[in-house]
Amino acid sequence: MTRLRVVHKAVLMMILGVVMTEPARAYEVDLSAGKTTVRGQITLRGPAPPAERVTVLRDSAFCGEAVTNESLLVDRSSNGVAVVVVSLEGVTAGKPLPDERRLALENRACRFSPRVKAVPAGSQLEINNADPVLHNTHIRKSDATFLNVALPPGGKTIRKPLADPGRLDVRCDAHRFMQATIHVFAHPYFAVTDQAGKFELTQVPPGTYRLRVWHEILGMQERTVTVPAQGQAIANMELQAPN
Ligand SMILES: [Cu+2]
Repeated sequence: MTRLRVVHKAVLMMILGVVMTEPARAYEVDLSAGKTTVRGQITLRGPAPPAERVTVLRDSAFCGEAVTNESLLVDRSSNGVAVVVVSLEGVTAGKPLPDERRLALENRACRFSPRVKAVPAGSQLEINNADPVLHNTHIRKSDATFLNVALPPGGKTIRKPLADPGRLDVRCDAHRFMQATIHVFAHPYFAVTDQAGKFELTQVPPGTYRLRVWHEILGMQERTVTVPAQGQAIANMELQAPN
């Protein structure tokens, strides 16, 4: 190996070492940090496909012969996409996390309710079954099982702390059409879009961040947003309709 290559390799290892050992900066509360509101609308590019009907293979006497897939909800007048999870990534200090630290996930009418939810880290997940049929709640994080519990009719509430940030995929193994997603954030700059696809993030400190949006079937996408010291920043995004 030439001397130059050795030097290059040493420099590369140094750079890798710095990148790999640098810890993710933990979020800190700084009440004076942010005054700006970031708002926007997430819309669908292209026509919304018709809602799919899924045949029920088990417990159809209670669940029905078929259920409507409710994963893509588009506002007809504005093309706004509902229940998109929006977050601002890269804010290191700002307002406190929301006080609400409880997420009730109900099995009701052969659906998970809510279907999509974003909560602060440290929230308590409480799962129950309101139906007269057996469900189970199988939660995976990055394909590894996070929780897998049977929920017999009239059974007790299952509790599980959501300590770490990340995305949890929730399924019922008895009814494959039952699906939910829980997003856990270690900072307070997250929202779920309303029926018109609109969102609002308040008390954002000035800076340039990544606005990340996630939808159950439209996937994840990011854009940059620059936030001024006061007033507001508009951050709209279009998501491509499925073929
Ligand atoms: Cu079920």
